[in-house]
Formats: sequence, structure tokens, C-alpha cells
Amino acid sequence: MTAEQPDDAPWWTRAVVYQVYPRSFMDSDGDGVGDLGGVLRRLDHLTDLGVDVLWLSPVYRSPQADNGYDISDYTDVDPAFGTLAQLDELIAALHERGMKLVMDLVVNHTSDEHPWFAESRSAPDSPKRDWYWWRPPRAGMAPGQPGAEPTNWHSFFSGSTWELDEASGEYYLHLFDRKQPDLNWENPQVRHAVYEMMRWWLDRGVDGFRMDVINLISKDVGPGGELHDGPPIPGLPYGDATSSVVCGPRIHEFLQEMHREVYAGHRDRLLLVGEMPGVTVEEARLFTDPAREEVDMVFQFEHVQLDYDGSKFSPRPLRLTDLKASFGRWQAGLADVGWNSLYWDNHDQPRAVSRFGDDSPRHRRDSATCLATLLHLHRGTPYVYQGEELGMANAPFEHLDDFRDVESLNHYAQAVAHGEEPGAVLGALRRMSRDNARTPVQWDASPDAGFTTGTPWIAVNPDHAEWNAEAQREDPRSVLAHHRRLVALRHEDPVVALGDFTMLLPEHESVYAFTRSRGGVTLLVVCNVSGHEYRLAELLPEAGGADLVLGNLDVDDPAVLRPWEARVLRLP
Ligand code: TEU
Repeated sequence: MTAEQPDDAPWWTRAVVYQVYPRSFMDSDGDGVGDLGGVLRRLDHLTDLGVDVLWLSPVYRSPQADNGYDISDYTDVDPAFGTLAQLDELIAALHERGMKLVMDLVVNHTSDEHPWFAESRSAPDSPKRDWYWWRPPRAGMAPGQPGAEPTNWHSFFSGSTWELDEASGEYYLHLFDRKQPDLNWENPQVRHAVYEMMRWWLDRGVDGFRMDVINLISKDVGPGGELHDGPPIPGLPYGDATSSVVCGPRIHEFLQEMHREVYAGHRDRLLLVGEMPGVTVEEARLFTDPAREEVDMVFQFEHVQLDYDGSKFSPRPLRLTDLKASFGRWQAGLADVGWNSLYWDNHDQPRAVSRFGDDSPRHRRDSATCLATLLHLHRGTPYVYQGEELGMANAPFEHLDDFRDVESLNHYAQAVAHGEEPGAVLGALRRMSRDNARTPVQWDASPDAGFTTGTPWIAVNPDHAEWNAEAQREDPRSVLAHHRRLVALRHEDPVVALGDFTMLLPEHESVYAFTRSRGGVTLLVVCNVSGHEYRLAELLPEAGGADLVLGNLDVDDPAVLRPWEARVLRLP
């Protein structure tokens, strides 16, 4: 079905990436906020897992309106996280261990406290005015009048994407929070300032970038600077900005320019991954075609939106057949050209075991290991989000003030203002809030899970008494041990890294099965994504007689697939 990769495939086809969200990883100074000192202290955990790359969510100087995704100085470390010297220390320590460091690169927007924006805002004739998107009110309307915003766009974080600046009577664009004004990539000075900053980091030794919402940097702007209203969003007084901001007209040009300007002399050691909400598989083929020199892989969002009923905070149950159809299309679409990145979890998503698995005591360990097997055996580069390797689950938040995330808090305010029932809105937050991913990593069973000696900035999940790294480290049946085996398998077996992918049983509602083949070797992967038992012998007779390479349960009857069982088999 797909072309095999030559053995000189790039190093990252065999790599596993581990994401650290520093605020919640490990606190070394007792202020309740995780920091670089904490990351340095826990590097043995990464070595133990065997991962190849650490992707570090933003540690740059920032007012922390969006936990560091609002940057006020790109070339310094925020005091909450430590110092630039500690970052240098981290780069050196990782390299010494044979690992790489990928930095988060947030350049669709800056903080409103970045000096560039301060200067841009200072006066309509400021030399940096055009570094951001300033627009007058809608024709014939007064600044601040309801509906006077230059376009009807709805922000990712609720409300309008336009904020009025009283002093000038003009609005500035922010696709995210009002403290995250969008940079104007049409202006070459902006682009070159970003490239210079990127070169500065590469010269410091970092090994690549995870590029935040990089497919939003090119906006569909007319020759006279016009921006266009989007189709109305049902139930809200806003329009959808997608067609004006997602994969805009110059996106490929900008990424190719970045490539030419930034990566020379570094290319082979780098990992470049673009985070791309709304990207299609057809676009992703272009972005990741090596010949086009844009990025190595993208984070797509299809599989994490299959349980949306229209929008994130109106969730519905996921159908496994939808998930298979989606992953299957991405596997096929990027088979001969391009490359997939594979993830369930990150700092923006609810915990995988709670969302796609079953976090009840009976099935939590088995469903966490089943999901991990499923993900890591696809073709692409797997990303493990901190705590996922421990089977960490969603948080038992009760009240609104348990939540911290700007997206959740803004959504609650907007939904309630539009007449939604507060209890129902809170219920949706409990299920979908990004804060589920942001509770502190559970290192041990002590009161604050070994995360801090102070008061954690967000509550530690009380289940850490049972679910923690210390309890799992020496236990061969643990979620952690299973992840260790999956990482090792990818390193050892070229079929896992590079083999062709073929989906089996696409219509089955519970069993997810596929093969990976290369050079005459075929692996059969079978995962029971449910709490029911199935007769494997009936579903996939070829599984009989195959050798077990790796599984998450002890097999007593090879013909039966137990609840949440996952097997990787080598076909004769
Ligand atoms: O996320 C982009 C993004 O699409 C998410 O914010 C998404 O809209 C939301 O989580 C889904 O409901 C990136 C970062 O990963 C995120 O943490 C930042 O808040 C955002 O960009 C702005 O920088």
C-alpha cells in the first residue's frame, strides 16, 4: 500500500519525543511552579524511558497570560522558570545523554508586553505600527460601538479577535487572548526579526523547533489590506475566521523562506514540527514533502476533534470507526511523501486514558497501555506528553476556581453570558479543559506528589497516592514499563519505524488492527479498544501461530482478546 523508506531515512523516523510542560513538571525552588532546575533534576526519568528528544514548552520571558505562549522576550528565560544559564546547562546535559532539545517557537503572536508591540501601539505613525494588525472600526461606525470590530471573527479563546486601543481608536488583531496580538508576517521586517531570533537559538545549541500555530501566520489579506468576515457561527454573534487565517495564501512561501534563512549549516540535526490546527492531509503532504524544504512533520488535529459535537466544549462519544478512518487516511496520505507525528496528549488536550481509554480502576492500566501500543506502532514519530507514560488521568476539578486556563475561564464567562446553564458548562470544562493535562506530574505518593515543597499553582490530582512514577519504576507491569518497551521496540525494529502501514477491519467498532511490513517482515498489531472480550481467532485467523513481540497482558488463551488487550505479533 505504501512505499518503504530507505535506510538512510532521517534520524527522527526512529525517535520518540517527550514533551515537558515546565510549569507542571517539577518545581526545584518551592514556589509551586515547575522550573528548569526541576527539569534538570528529573533527567534520569527521561533517560530511563529511553526517549530521544525533549520538547520544552515555552520558558521565555512572559507575563504568563497563556502560561508562556505569550512571549515578551524571545531571548531570555522567565524568572519563574530560571535563567538562561540553566537552559544552557539543560542543552549540555541532554547532549551529554545523547538527547536533543526542541524549543517551542511562538511567533504567530507575541505578548502585548513585548517591546515590539509597545512600540507598535505607541502611535499610528510608529515605525513598528505595521508589525501587527491594526485596523480602524468598520466603515461608518464609532470605535467601541458594538459590531464596529473590523471583522466578525471569533477568537480561539472566546469573544472577538479584535481589541480596541482607546488612544488611537484602532483595533488590533489577536486570534488568541487579547494579551497575544498577532504579528504581521506580511511585513518582511517581522519575518527577518523572527529568523534572527531562531538563528540565535540554533547557535546556542538547540536542535529544532515545535512551531506554535505556524499555519496561522499567513492571513488572507486583500491588496488594500482588506480582511473578510467569516461565515456566522450558530448561536454566537461572531463569524468563523478559518478561511482567512488557516493555511493562508503565503504560508508555504513563508516556511520556505524561513528554511533558507535559518537552517543552513544545521539542517541534519534538526527536528522541525509545525503545530497546525485545521490542516488537511493534502496540505500536510506539501508541508512535509522533504523536497519542498518546509517542515519535517506537522501536528494535525483531526483525531482530537472526532469527539466534538460542533465545538470543543460540546463533546460527544467517539466512534472507533471514525478514529480508524481518520488515522488511516493520514497514514495513507503521507505514505510515499511526508511524515506523520503521532500523539494522543499534550498540554492542550484532556488526558488520553480518560478520553479515549477507561480510567476506572478496573481498566485504567490496561487501557493506558493499549492506547500507547496503538499509537507507537503507527508509522510516524510518537510524542509522549509528561505523565502519559504514568497513565495520568483527568483532574477531579469541582468548582470554577479549580480551573486556571484562560481558554476555560473565558469560555465559561462567554457561555454563561449567552444563557447556557452554568452546571452544564462546568461539566464540559471537567471533560475537555486543558487544565486536565496541566496538573503536576506525579513523582511519588507524598502530599504534593514530589512536585513541590510549596503550594502547587494548580491542584495535584489526589490519585497520585496510587498513580506515580516511584510506584511504577520497578514494576514490570506498569504503564511506565510498557512505554519503555515501546520506545525500545521502535529503536530496535526498523519495521516499527519504517514499515508500510495497512489498516485491517476498518468497520469493526472495537478492535483496531493493522499491519506494518518491510523487507519481508510483517508485524500484526491488534488492540481491543473496549471493555468487551473478542474471539481473535474469528476476527483475524492469521494471528494464530504468530509470535508475540510485545503485549500489555499475559496471554493465557491466544484465541481470546481480553478487554483493552494489545498485541504486537510477528507473522510467520
Ligand atoms: O495551541 C493552538 C491551538 O489550536 C489550541 O489553543 C487550541 O485552540 C485549543 O487548545 C483547543 O481548544 C497552541 C498552544 O499549544 C496553546 O497552548 C496556546 O494556547 C495557543 O497555541 C496560543 O499560543
